[in-house]
Amino acid sequence: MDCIFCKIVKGEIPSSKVYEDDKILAFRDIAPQAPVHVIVIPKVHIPSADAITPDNSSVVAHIFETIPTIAKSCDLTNGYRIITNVGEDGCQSVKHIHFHILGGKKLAEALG
Ligand code: DGP
Repeated sequence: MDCIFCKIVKGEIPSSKVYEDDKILAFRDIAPQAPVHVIVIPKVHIPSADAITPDNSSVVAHIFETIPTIAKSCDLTNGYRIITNVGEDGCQSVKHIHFHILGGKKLAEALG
């Protein structure tokens, strides 16, 4: 499968890693939209949040259990935003579920 994030998981594309364990990986976004912009992904390929099922949701729970650790390691002590884009209207460009962690400044309120 030609998935950029699967290639990052396999080490075929380099990334600036901020966290890794056996199930998930977090790395700096290549085109940061805030002073801190980290992408968190499961190592297993799930196309988007629209494909979360009871069979694969435990890794998504693990991501959310780990985000506070990742945020602390990035010095996001004053808050941050978590975003996941889904599909065409959600402007999802990489079809491997991922969660953007954005922070390091006061973010704009507008979401849409
Ligand atoms: P989205 O639009 O939600 O699908 O966001 C995909 C993000 O992935 C986008 O902010 C840019 C980032 N990205 C795409 N390709 C790469 C890559 O090869 N390396 C890194 N570090 N980030 C990437």
